[in-house]
Amino acid sequence: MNDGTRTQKLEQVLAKAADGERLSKPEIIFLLGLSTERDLAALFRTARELRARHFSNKLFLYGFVYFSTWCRNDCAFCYYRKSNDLPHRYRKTDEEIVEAAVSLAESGVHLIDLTLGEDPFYRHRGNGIQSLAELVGKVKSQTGLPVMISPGVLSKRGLAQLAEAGADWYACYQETHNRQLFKSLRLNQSYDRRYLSKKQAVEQHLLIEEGILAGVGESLADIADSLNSMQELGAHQVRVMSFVPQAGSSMSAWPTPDRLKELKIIAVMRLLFPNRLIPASLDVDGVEGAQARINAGANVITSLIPPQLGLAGVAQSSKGIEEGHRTVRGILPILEGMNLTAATAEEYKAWVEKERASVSLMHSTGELGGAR
Ligand code: SAM
Ligand code: MD0
Ligand code: SF4
Repeated sequence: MNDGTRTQKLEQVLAKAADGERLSKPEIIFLLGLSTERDLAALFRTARELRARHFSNKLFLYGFVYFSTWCRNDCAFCYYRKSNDLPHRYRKTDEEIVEAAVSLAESGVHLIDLTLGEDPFYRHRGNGIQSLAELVGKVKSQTGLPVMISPGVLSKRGLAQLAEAGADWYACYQETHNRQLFKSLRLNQSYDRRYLSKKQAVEQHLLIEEGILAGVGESLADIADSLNSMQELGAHQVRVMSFVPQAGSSMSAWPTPDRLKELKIIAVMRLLFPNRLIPASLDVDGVEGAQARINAGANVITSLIPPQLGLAGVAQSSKGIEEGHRTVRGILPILEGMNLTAATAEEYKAWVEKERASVSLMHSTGELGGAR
């Protein structure tokens, strides 16, 4: 395609997205394949305009508490896979977790993301899930903030217990919607079981976050398929993270992708899901990476971690944590420099409540299920 034809096509596709029309798979692939500075600037500008239309100049801030690094799984990309001897394994007590959550809440975050590996302790047939549910209840009542739980795959009953205990969100990332690729990333795990967990979470009236990894061998068509699955699932928050190679894992020598790929996916997500939440995760490139992701259309800063409590990140297990960079205080100057600001906790709560009410309404009118 010559420059003129491409520019014309780009203008058409961006105008279509700005008008709220659904983009076709070839159009999505076309956007993901853009490479000139001018084309990319136009894509990111449209993404920012759509964000501003739905969220004004306000971003949401998520606190991250990775409270157990024990895991029964062996994901090829993950530092904490069970066969890796290198990570420091810890399981924080409820008191320590609440302390971290309260300190995050005091610092000004809008949500607490309670994350763990598929730790057998919390899956024990006796009272494993019950202890997770109690923890959710404690964090929610002590912080007064919405809570997200990222525990891996759970049973329908387990999801119901967490919802009952006050969880607002269930995060569980498929990583890819190419079954073959999934198999090589999430070794010995069921694609369908993982996907079903998210559908079952919606049935429990939880909000859900779906996500993919960039740079793990996926094609542009695979990314377009993932975006389509996110739509089908009705995900309320959609994320992409660049793969970061991990010492001691089977993908330790696999290269990390050029960040442009993640940025383009963020922008296309904003075009397809203008009123959904899209993270700029500090877990890939630290606070240094925030500005580019926000410029591409992200509207949530995730992976804010309190220093001095011995808590880890995931893709970047230690980057910027002890230095206190991955904090509200570390991120606010960056937002200000971009003429953006943090929303209030009340504004975030209102967003969550509105979305949860609409999930409940869809259930009562039977709009979920069937085609979904
Ligand atoms: N254990 C739970 C699970 O797997 O669903 C929740 C926590 S898991 C550590 C959270 C996510 O971190 C993974 O789903 C994956 O998308 C991301 N992640 C893990 N290792 C990564 C890496 N090396 N690079 C980028 N993202 C990574
Ligand atoms: C993040 N490190 O937000 C966290 C994590 C799990 N729900 C989220 C990957 O980047
Ligand atoms: Fe375990 Fe989650 Fe890491 Fe997979 S991504 S090894 S499930 S902590």
